Parts: sequence; C-alpha cells; structure tokens
Amino acid sequence: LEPGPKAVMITLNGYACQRRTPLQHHNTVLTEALLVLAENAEFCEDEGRNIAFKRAVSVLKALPQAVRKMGDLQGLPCLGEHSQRVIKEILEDGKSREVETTLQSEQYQAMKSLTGIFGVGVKTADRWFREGLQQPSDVARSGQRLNHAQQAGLQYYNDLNTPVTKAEADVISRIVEGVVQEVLPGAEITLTGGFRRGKQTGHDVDFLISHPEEGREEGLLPKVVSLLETQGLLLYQKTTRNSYLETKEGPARPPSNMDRFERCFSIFKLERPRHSTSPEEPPQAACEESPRGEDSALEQLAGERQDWKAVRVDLVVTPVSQFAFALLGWTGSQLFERELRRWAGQEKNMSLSSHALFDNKRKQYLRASSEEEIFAHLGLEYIPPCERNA
Ligand code: DCP
Ligand code: MG
Repeated sequence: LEPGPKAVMITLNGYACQRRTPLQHHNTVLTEALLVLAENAEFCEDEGRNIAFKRAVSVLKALPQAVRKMGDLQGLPCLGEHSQRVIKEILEDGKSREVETTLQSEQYQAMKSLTGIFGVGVKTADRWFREGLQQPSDVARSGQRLNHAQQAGLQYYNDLNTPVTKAEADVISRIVEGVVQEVLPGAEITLTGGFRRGKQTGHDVDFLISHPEEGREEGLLPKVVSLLETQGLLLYQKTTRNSYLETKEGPARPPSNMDRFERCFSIFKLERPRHSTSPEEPPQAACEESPRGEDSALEQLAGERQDWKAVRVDLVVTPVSQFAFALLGWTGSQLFERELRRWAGQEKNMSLSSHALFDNKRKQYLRASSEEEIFAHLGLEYIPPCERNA
C-alpha cells in the first residue's frame, strides 16, 4: 500500500493547564458539535459526560491544524470513544446525526432558553420544562414564584442574551474605575474573565477590586454599590460578604468550587452611544438586533428600542495577599480552572482555590504575588491568559 501524505504526529499533554489553547483555532466545526453534546449532558445533569466532551473539545482547540482524518487523532489525550464516533461521522458526512437530533429536540431547546434566564440553573429549568414551560414568555405567564435575580433575568432577557462587546466592557471599566477611585483612592480594578483571555465578546464583565495595602479593601464594596445606585447605574445587584477563613490545617475538604470573596452580582444600565462621532466611541454593534428578537414581547417595552442596555457585571473584592490567586481563578476558562485544581490535587497533593494554594503534604500555604509564581509552585510552565482558552 502507498503510504498517504506523511502523518505529523502531534503530542499533547493530558491536562488542559499543561497546554496552550488559543482563542482562534482550526477545528471549530468539530468543537461546536461536541459542545452541543457537552451542553446537553449538562442539561441532563450528567457531569461526567459534560466534562468528558469539554476535555475532548479543549484538545481539539489546542491542535495546530485542522483534523482531516481519524489518523490525525492518534496519540491524543481525552478523546473518548463517544467523541471519536462523533468526529468520525462529521469527517465522513459533514455532520453528526446525534448532534442534529439534539439540536432539534424539544428538551434541549427549552433547557437552552430557560437556563438563558439569569438566576435560573439547570435544576429549576428542568422542573419548569417538566411542568410544560419552554421559553421565558411561558415562565412570565405561568405566575411562577420567582426570586429577585430571576425577575431581573426575565425582565432583561434579551439584553442579557446579547453578547457584551469589548467596547462595552471598556466603557464599564471606566465607570467602575471612577466610582472605585472616588470611594477609595489608590484602589485598583482589573478586568478578568473572558475579556482578559482576549475574547471580543462575553456573557458578562468580570472585575477584581483590590488595594495595595492589605485590609484597606474592607468595607469598600457596599460604598461602591451605593454610589453606583445613586448614579442610577444599577438595574439589579446582590452583594455577598466575604466568608473566607484560613485555618492551619488547610482548606476544608473537599474545597468548595465557589470562592468566598466579597462580591456583587449586578446588572448595569449601560447608556447606548447616540452618535458615533469619534472612532474611539464604542461601535454601534452594541445596537444590533438581539438574536432572540422573537421574545421581545417579554419585558423590554415591546418593540420600543431603549437607549440603554442591561449588562451583567461581577465585582469581586480581594485582599492583596490573595490577589494572584483570585486573578488566576477568575481569568478562566472554566475548564482551565478545573484542570488546574485537578492537576494540583492529583499530581501535586496540593489544594488550589481562588484564595490560596495549600501543600497538603507539608501542611503549609504557598504564598504568591503573581500568577507566574503560582504556576511555578505547581510545577507547571507559565501559560499566559490568551492561551488559557481551554
Ligand atoms: N469562575 C470559576 N468558578 C466560578 C465562577 C467563575 O472558575 N464559580 C472563573 C472561571 C471563569 C471566570 O471565573 O472563566 C469568569 O466566569 P464567567 O462565567 O464570566 O466566564 P468567562 O468570563 O470565561 O466567560 P464569558 O465570556 O461568557 O463571560
Ligand atoms: Mg465573564
């Protein structure tokens, strides 16, 4: 047999935090298909399957070229039998029947719309679906008991399901910066989350707030929130207090995934630019029609175009001693974070959180004032934010 074109075998490490994963990659047809299955597994509360598909996706994202034949996958980690079957079908037929069926299923579509409501998780969405609700307007009509977050989620459904642009994130950065400076001169804000990884759009805007002098950040957030409210900039907010406690024995096991910083989940009321007079102004892209326009009957003043947009913003306050951990923990991606914690636990017998790194063997905390130091403590090569898009 004639050998085909010479195969270049790519090797990749097994943990996403050992790999460089750029934002732009060469296998979007495959990753988008597998992400549908990952999402569907999440809707079915099948955590194992959800993670398995996400790991497969992250391996494909890290490849330096497009996959053309199954042989290209030889030796790659995290590609389970199910993922391979889907990939094979797409390489041969251009699409996967399982993915198509999933996309068309009533349950998937309903769960997608319902979990798209801010404040609604998989459990609630699933209960509503079983009660016959399929979309936000059904929920609005049904007279369900809703908490404040869910009420806001319904009310601003269209805006909150329209991607936030980098330009909008920059406008919000300037607003937050101004308010924080007014409350506590010298405090610093840092844009984290997807935007720090180089994404041009996101579902929200994430900030860390800190002060170079330990302890000065205490009591800051309620004042920031109250000033934002006075200025009419908040449509919704829920502030929770810091509940992090460090003990000599290390973090409680299993360490909670959720961090314990003082934080504010909010919805900003962001003025839309009137006329783009200077190139520095945010582009009018912010004013494009929502992809879910058919639901506009909901709350957003039926058809009436508002001169503002609702945008989800998370404000997280960290003492400067925990800043590097908070930065690493809030930059994401979610899978990258998960893999960092798995690496720490399984390979290094350490516990990593957004607050600290604890060496379980030596029973001591490992301090760090930069992300680079944390990677070094973990015995990992440093991966910059723009290559953490696992
Ligand atoms: N994060 C986490 N666990 C949480 C909350 C957040 O690990 N419970 C981390 C990982 C995320 C980052 O914080 O990447 C920000 O959370 P987002 O949900 O905002 O995720 P992204 O900013 O990455 O995505 P998007 O662009 O959609 O906002
Ligand atoms: Mg985000």
